[in-house]
Amino acid sequence: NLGLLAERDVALAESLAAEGQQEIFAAWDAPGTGDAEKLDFFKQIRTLDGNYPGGLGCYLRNARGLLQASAEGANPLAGWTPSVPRDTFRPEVGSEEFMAYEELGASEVGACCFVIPAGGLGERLGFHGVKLALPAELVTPSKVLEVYCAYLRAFQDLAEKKSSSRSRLPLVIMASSDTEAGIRSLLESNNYFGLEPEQVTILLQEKVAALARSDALLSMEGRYKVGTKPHGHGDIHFLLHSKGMAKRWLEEGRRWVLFFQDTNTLYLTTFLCSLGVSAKHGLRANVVAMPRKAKEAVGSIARLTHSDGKCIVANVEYNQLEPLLKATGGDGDVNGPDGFSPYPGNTNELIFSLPQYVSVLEETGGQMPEFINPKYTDASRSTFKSPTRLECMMQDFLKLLPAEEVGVTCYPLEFGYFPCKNDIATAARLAAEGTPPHGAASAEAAVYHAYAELLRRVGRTSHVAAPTARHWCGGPQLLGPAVVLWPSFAPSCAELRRRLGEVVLEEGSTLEVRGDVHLGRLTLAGALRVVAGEGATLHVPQLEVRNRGGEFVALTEAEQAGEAPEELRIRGYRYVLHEVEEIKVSEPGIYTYADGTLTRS
Ligand code: UPG
Repeated sequence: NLGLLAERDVALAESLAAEGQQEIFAAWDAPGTGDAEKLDFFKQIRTLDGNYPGGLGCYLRNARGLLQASAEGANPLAGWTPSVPRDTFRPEVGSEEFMAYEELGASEVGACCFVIPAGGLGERLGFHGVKLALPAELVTPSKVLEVYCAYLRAFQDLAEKKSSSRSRLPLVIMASSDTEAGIRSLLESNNYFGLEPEQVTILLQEKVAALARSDALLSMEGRYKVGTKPHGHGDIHFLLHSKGMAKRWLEEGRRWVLFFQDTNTLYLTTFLCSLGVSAKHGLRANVVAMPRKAKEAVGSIARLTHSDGKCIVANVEYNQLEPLLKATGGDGDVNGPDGFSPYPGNTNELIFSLPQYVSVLEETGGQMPEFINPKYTDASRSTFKSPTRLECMMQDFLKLLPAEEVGVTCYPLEFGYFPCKNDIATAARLAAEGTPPHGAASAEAAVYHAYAELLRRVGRTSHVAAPTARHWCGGPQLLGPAVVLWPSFAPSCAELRRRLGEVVLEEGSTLEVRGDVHLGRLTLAGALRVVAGEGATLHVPQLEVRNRGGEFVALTEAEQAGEAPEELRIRGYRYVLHEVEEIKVSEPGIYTYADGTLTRS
């Protein structure tokens, strides 16, 4: 039924038939009918072919292998024995060791590239915008991407100071057809959040072919269109390879690449230290981890030893950890005496040394280890409830490296991974079960908590009121003083220590500090915003602020039911500012604020 097709399309049809896809063509109309659709079909096949390492044939062969193993009920981790990773680096945030690593990280950061896979929609969250547009917190209220970009600008400034040359750090955002328009408009309508448009690249992640049966028959939507599904965040490696970006960065003399996800701004509060750990210990890969509660829905980092002697350090997904531990003679996924699993949690922050990253891409063509997860109709494991596809994960790059080349850096929970993924009802249920809720309220509280913790650890004899329990319709949440330290004020602990004196924050306070601000002795019971614009330095030797400040107020039922914007409904409250003291300088210069008066020196 092929009719008068171009030679290359005939060849494509033949190669598909050789891969067991004859049935597709058998269903086609006779020549002369549906010819335009047939041409579109081959166009789509060429796209699918070009978007997979090794082409569509390779995809179908890989799928057949994994589908057969799945039908036989094979355990993908058979032969592997897990153990807790050895020699995890645990720099204590704010310590001399931490700051020494940060210092090294600051010397290296000018040679780092930043990559965010952001192709995922917030379906589980009840937010219809792109997740990078979510407010990280309500006080400022900056968007997640805005915070990431503010860190990049602060890192550029640090790099410029170190090298006395202009530094522009490349940022790659991987979008999917679901998120591309939203991310582009977010960047364009916000002037790229102060970055130069040329330093930001959006790479489009394509979907892969959906499969209808265990013999990897393509799943068709009608007679001439192959159904497609997302392939997972592991696509980022193939894209950096196939678009030549990773190689270009290497040719430009860059040395590191950081991968991180789309809703956790805390990654960048400890990043300079993690980069310093990579540089000091010559780590080919460094995966950042955190304490993990047993059964928490985050992957765990484990050392895996195969019966053939091979050893890797990699992520084991939370639903695989328990069966793996039990199958290898352990008690399952249970907490140790400290109340946490001995297996640290994966934050999915990965730092690779660029030369070695590129060499692995060249060896593998960007092909990641893949998995398949068909939902079968019954125990015979022969038919699917809905079409399936191969999937891959960004962190599985670690599986391509020998264990001795992978380091793990673990920070205390306050600096861990607090994504905004779950809707308010799910968050409430998880909180009730004693599991981290991974909702908007917990993500927001984590931001304030991390910055308050920085004040406690880095400032001199600071007193920062302890968090108190609040109850929203998303469940209980510990909430402390709402502290936001912009990266231009606190790009590193060392800078923060240089700029910070003795701070006392009373319960319910709100503090936002931005720019080159030097705070001496501060007592705050209320709300304070201190901002030094670009080129300005502001000294505040002594200040006591007492005002009505701001408060978090639960939404009314009507607001929760639909009257309030989505970004509030996903958390169940709003922030109401009653009174704030604002000290702000915009023009370049050196200023001092004392006794209520601002002077320029
Ligand atoms: N993403 C893509 N393309 C996709 C799917 C996701 O770019 O096809 C992005 C997404 O936008 C986000 C990141 O990838 O930035 C992670 O996706 P998400 O759905 O948020 O992650 P999870 O599936 O919850 O799991 C990841 C890791 C898991 C880890 C967990 C927390 O896969 O190992 O435990 O994050 O660290």
